[in-house]
Amino acid sequence: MAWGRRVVECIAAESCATSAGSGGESGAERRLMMWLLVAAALLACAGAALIPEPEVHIQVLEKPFLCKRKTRSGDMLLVHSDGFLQDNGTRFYSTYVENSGQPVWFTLGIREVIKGWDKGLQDMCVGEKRKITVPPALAYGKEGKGKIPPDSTLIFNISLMDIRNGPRSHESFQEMDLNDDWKLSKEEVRAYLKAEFMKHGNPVNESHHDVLVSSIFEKEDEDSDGYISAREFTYIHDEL
Ligand SMILES: *[C@@H]1O[C@H](CO)[C@@H](O)[C@H](O)[C@H]1NC(C)=O
Ligand SMILES: *[C@@H]1O[C@H](CO)[C@@H](O)[C@H](O)[C@H]1NC(C)=O
Ligand SMILES: *[C@@H]1O[C@H](CO)[C@@H](O)[C@H](O)[C@H]1NC(C)=O
Ligand SMILES: [Ca+2]
Ligand SMILES: [Ca+2]
Repeated sequence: MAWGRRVVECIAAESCATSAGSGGESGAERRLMMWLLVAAALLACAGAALIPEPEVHIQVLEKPFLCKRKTRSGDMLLVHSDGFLQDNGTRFYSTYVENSGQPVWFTLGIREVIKGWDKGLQDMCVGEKRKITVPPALAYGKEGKGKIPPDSTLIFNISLMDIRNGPRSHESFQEMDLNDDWKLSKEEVRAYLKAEFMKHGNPVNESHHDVLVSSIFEKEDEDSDGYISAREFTYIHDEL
């Protein structure tokens, strides 16, 4: 929609320029002109909405028999990966070659890697292999990068070797969950904030903490039951 809005702004600026320049036009004519421009802008908006969101195509090549835990945003993933240009099949990247053969760690869902990886490596098990096809909009876009020409669709095959809790997963949750009931009360969050503030030498201001705690619960306590569950805590709200 941002694109549509920009069109509306351009058109509005243009109509200002034309109405300023042409004193001879009648008010009715100008109004008709205005309506046509508004209609054009609305059509442009509708057109933008019809363009489908770019998607990653995921093909699961191998799935392990046992899967204790699946990947989700905030996790750290250890992967081996080969990347190919869809156009001519050239391999432009391989952990087997470039990282002295070592798999690489990255955090899922925080744009540490291309969007296509953040989207295409969710719900994956250790030992799983996937082939993902990533459109340019979710990779290196119109500019390209290094060996990747502009507007390239990329194909990766990826093996997930390991998963670790990221900074925003179990460890800090457990640290905050003083009574181990797998949910965070307001008191627990307040206690954690106080401890964090004191650790950094900030004086503790009770009313300030109350404000902070309410705003945290407003955002994180999705089902409004007064507790932040493990699921609510781990889920990252920003769209990828
Ligand atoms: C990707 O596919 C090629 C060819 O099938 C294979 O040799 C390679 O090991 C695969 N890489 C990963 C990371 O699974
Ligand atoms: C494939 O395309 C890339 C980028 O356009 C180019 O650099 C490379 O030489 C091509 N490889 C082959 C085998 O055509
Ligand atoms: C404590 O925090 C409240 C709310 O943020 C603020 O209005 C107030 O000025 C703060 N008091 C002190 C002493 O810092
Ligand atoms: Ca608790
Ligand atoms: Ca809740």
